[in-house]
Amino acid sequence: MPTAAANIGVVGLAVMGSNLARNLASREGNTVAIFNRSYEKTQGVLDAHPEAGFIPAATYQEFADALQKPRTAIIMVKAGAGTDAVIDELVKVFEPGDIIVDGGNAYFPDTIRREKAVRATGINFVGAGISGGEEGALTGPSIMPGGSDESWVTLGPILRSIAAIAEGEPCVTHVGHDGAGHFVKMVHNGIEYADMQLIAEAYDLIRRGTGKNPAEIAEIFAEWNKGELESYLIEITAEVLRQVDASTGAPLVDVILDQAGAKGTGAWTVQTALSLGVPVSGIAEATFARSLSSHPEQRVVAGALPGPGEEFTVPADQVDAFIEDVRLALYASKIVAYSQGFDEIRAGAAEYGWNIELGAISKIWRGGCIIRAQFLNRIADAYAETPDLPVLMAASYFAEAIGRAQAAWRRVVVAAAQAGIPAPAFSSSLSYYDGIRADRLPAALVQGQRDFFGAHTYKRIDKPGTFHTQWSGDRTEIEAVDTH
Ligand code: NBP
Repeated sequence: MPTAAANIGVVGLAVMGSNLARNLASREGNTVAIFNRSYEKTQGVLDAHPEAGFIPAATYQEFADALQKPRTAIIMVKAGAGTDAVIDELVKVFEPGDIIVDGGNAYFPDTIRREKAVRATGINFVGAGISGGEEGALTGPSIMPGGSDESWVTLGPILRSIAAIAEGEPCVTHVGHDGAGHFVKMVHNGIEYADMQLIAEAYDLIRRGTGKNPAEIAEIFAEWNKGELESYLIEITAEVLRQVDASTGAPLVDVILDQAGAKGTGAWTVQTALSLGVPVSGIAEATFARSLSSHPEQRVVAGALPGPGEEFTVPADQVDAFIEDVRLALYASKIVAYSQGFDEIRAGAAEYGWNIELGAISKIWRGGCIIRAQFLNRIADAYAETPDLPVLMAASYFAEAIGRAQAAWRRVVVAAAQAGIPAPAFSSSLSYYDGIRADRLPAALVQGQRDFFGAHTYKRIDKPGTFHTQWSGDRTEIEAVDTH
């Protein structure tokens, strides 16, 4: 039996697992045991990285024997059946008090189920969202762990040692119990969808409105990256737009097929939001925009449908002003997308009984992950000032920013509609903004309609109680039994 020399282990040595294992091994005090279902991968990682001092294991039993107690193992395998298979094996060789961490992209209800099942054995189970892709796994990801307080005692220092650092603080916090970490990671990805779609709409409007080429637009994004929009996504957008295709000499963006893929986390965010009754319209439009793009058979047929007819051209003397309008529209829409995402986290926490500190979440997204941005400091400030803020964008900093941007935002949405340029995330974000701030909504009429066809009843603004109008009778109003 090998001596238990490792303080942490990694199961699954594909790109994410091997990079995370190397990251762990590079930090002072860590000795890392590694295991992969097929041993060739373990051997490959060992051969390629002798400097890491990995302790290889050929079986789950050897892996368990190599770990100091409480044993701590991070699973980085294909989410779904692979995760369940590994958990089943680890539970056989681990003991009560040990800790199993799933660092894959699990759907949070699976994490809730797994945590409950594993907890029954006395072993701790922690679902941890890890963001930052393969580069982040190696150099420092943003980590969103759930699980018990007990496991956090052991796990906290280890995860802090490998996380990205933003402004001196590690990008990891104990998000909440059971599935809270994977829930927050899911919403992170949903916000990422919205942010990417908004940037894509800004690019499209500038390109079609001003005729600037991708390299010129790259310069605009690079400039924007110096101001309030500063973020990883804006930075890489400039890089992508600058790239020239080696085989054709054309801008790379012009030779990439315009059908956006998705791995499902955006859809999960929207499905969950629908169940929770939280309007995440920006994330939903971004997810649908990818779906729309990926139906070439429909797009070919619909290509014959009429548009507005006239070419959209911004007059030369208004180009700079138009670009500034687009920048402001992007900023305002981005505030809406983040506000909606945090609303979903707030609602999820209430539904599942998680004590999630929203300001701490914005801080751990400042480094390592795809949506890292300066802007997240402003979100942290807003929650520090008012921890139970009902709507993030109502915080004074964001209210002021939207106030500054809204005239431009409206002009851009109008221009897009008139020009026949799709801007679903810009326009739905503006509609959300106008909806949430409205003094009175036509929801009153919807309630009337519901009462008419289904006797669903309504409440009145002037007195308590629940009411029904006898639509098919004499149309007098009666007090109804409140079924809600
Ligand atoms: P993959 O998602 O491609 O999974 C491959 C790994 O899963 C291999 O180690 C494979 O072992 C193992 N595996 C499978 Br498949 N079925 C298994 C089973 N039944 N028992 C044991 N092991 C099994 O790896 P990845 O791209 O490195 O991602 C790992 C996790 O990290 C995933 O959940 C992913 O969603 C998540 N993630 C990925 C990224 C990213 O940027 N790629 C970012 C954030 C999170 P084998 O070698 O024996 O086949």
